[in-house]
This record gives sequence, structure tokens and C-alpha cells, in this order.
Amino acid sequence: MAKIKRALITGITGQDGSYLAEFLLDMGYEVIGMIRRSSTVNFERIKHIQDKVTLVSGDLFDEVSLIHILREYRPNEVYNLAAQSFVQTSWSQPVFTGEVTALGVTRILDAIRIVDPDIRFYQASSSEMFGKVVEVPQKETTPFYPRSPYGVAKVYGHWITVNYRESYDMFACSGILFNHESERRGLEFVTRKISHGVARIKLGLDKELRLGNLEAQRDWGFAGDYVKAMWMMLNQDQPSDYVIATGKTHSVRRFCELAFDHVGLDYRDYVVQDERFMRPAEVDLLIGDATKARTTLGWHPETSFEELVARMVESDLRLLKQAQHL
Ligand code: NAP
Ligand code: F7E
Repeated sequence: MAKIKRALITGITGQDGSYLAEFLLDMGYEVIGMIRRSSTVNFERIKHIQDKVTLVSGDLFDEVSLIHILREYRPNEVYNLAAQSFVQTSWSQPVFTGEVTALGVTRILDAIRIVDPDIRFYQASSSEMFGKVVEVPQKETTPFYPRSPYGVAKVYGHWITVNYRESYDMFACSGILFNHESERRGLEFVTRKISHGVARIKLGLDKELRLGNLEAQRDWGFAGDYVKAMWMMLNQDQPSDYVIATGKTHSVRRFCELAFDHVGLDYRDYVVQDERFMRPAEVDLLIGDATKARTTLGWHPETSFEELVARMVESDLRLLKQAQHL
């Protein structure tokens, strides 16, 4: 009988962590989820699978906690999804962002090197590393030009992953994922802010939606499709780095238009531009070329942009109606 594989996910309480845990459980894995200590529990996204996963306490700030977890559970695969992931916050908390999103990667790589360098490692890298893009579309060989402390921290995380692979012959992969969204996205990210705002306006709970730069363009996919690519990367014969993207780009304005359309409203009547949501340095255009993932991994996105917008708006309408007992 084949031995059951065990995976450790850092950031299991986040959007991607919850989808990845579901996916790995379906694949027959035993899933260990690392959670950080907080004064209140934050299991909203994993409450439906909480009895199927093992939750352990640890923090990317604390290498000793990582070593203890690896020693106790000896996973076959580690998915490092934990990060301070909100770009806007990275300007107000640049040092904190560097500690967790950059140095945190070294801490977990080093813990793996110490405990068992045969453990396979996935690093959640980001299209934000391309920033002020020097090539369109962006692929694995496109040079990085990050535009935020978050983007800079992710560049560090990417290169330290490559470096541990080359220095210690570790099976370490960096997945350069373009924006991926879902009904589980945090409320501060623009897609969820829009879907939630649209639902509130439709239900008469708000009169306007205040946003920043409407012209920024992103290559938006569905998170549920993207976590599969993470697993595919760790189950190849050789470790490598891959861009994961849809190859299509849309503006924030277009997202608004579709989301308001979905409930029969015109976004121009409700969206107000607000300086507070503008960034000190913007990433104007992202569009990825996932040819390598398609040809090597056999990965392709399954959810269209229009389906993504619709499912997010529908979900927020449902959630708000439940909360309002409508
Ligand atoms: P998310 O929803 O913000 O989740 C981040 C997770 O990291 C949460 O579980 C959070 O725990 C945890 N975390 C934060 N600081 C930690 C620390 N010091 N120690 C341990 N855990 C910590 O992010 P996501 O959208 O799922 O993204 C997952 C990863 O992919 C992140 O690294 C992100 O930067 C990267 N990424 C995301 C996208 C995207 O479009 N979603 C694209 C490219 C790359 P709490 O619940 O306790 O806060
Ligand atoms: O912004 C513009 C904003 O915060 C998208 C993270 O998962 O993806 C995410 O980073 C765009 C930007 O995501 C508002 O200026 C306009 O151009 O949803 P976002 P992000 O910065 O692209 C990457 C790949 C990651 O790795 C990150 O972890 O939308 N925008 N008005 C706004 N953005 C926000 N948040 N709020 C607004 O009101």
C-alpha cells in the first residue's frame, strides 16, 4: 500500500491555505497547518475542514518553532504560504513585512535544511516582483522591478529559495503566482472590496464604494485553480520555478463594471475615487505568460474572469443576506 503523504502548510488560515488544504485532503494527504498565536481564533476559512487537519502553533518569526514542528511531524512537503500579503500595508510596516515575507522564508528553508533537506519546499512568490514591468507579458525569465516593500520582500524570498536549491541541492520551487481571488479573499483586497461593496449597495446597506486607482490592470484568476499548480510543482522530477497566470488582463474599472452589472447597477453611479487608496508607487500592468506551467506541469486555469466576478458577488450577497436574516 502506498504510504500516505504528509504536508505542512504555513498560512493555512489564509485564502490560499484553505484551498490548498482542501485540495491536499482530497488527494489523500495528511495535512498539518501552522497557525500563529493570537488572542482570538481566526479559523473562518478552515472551519469546515478543521476536524480533518492537524493545527500546530508556530510563527515565521521564530525559527525554533519551525524546527520543532518539522522534527515532530516530518512532512514530505512544505508549502510556505504565510506572509504579510497586503501591498498597501507594506509601506506603513516595511520592516515587519521584511521580517515575515522575506526573512521568514530563510527561517523555514534553514529549518528544513537542519531537520531534513529532503523535504520538498514550495515558496509563494508573486507577480508583484515584476512591478514596473520591463517585459509584456511576464514570464520566468523577466527581470524583477518591485514597486513596494512587499514586492522587494518577495524578491528576497524568491532568490533565497533558488539559492537554497543551488547551495544544498534542496527540492525548492518558487511559484510566481499572479493575482488570484475568491469569495475567501480578505476584505481589503480590491476584488473582494468591490464584490462586498456591490452586495452592500444592492441590499441598501451602503450608498457608495470608495476606491483608489481604477486604471491599474491585473491578471486575475481563481484561487481554487492556482493551489493545484503548487502541488504540481512539488510533484515533478526536478525542482523549478513557474509563472502561474491566466494570460488575460483587466482593469479595476472593468471589475467594477462587471460586478455592478451583475446586480443590475451602473458602477458610475456608486464608485468614488479616494486619494487614501492610492499607492506611493503603483504597479500599472500585470499579465503573465504561463506557457512553462502549461507545457511542463499540464496546468491551465479553469475559471474565467467573468465567472470569478459573478461567484464573488453572489457569495457576498448570500453572506450579507444571511447576516441580515433577509
Ligand atoms: P492571506 O490570505 O493574507 O494569508 C496569509 C497567511 O499568512 C495567513 O494565514 C496568516 O495568518 C499567515 N501569517 C502571516 N504572518 C505570519 C507569521 N508571522 N507566521 C505564521 N503565519 C503568518 O494570503 P493569500 O492570499 O492566501 O496568499 C498566500 C501567499 O501567497 C502569501 O505569501 C502571499 O503573499 C502569496 N501570494 C498571493 C497572491 C494572491 O493573489 N492571493 C499572489 C501571489 C502570491 P493569520 O490568519 O493569523 O493572519
Ligand atoms: O490591488 C488597485 C491597487 O490590493 C490591486 C496580493 O495578493 O496580488 C495582491 O496584490 C490593484 C492595485 O492587490 C483600491 O492600487 C484601486 O493596483 O487587490 P490589491 P495587489 O496589490 O495586486 C499580488 C499578486 C500579491 O502577491 C499580493 O499578496 O487595485 N486599487 N483601488 C485598490 N486596491 C485596494 N486594495 N483597495 C482599493 O480601494
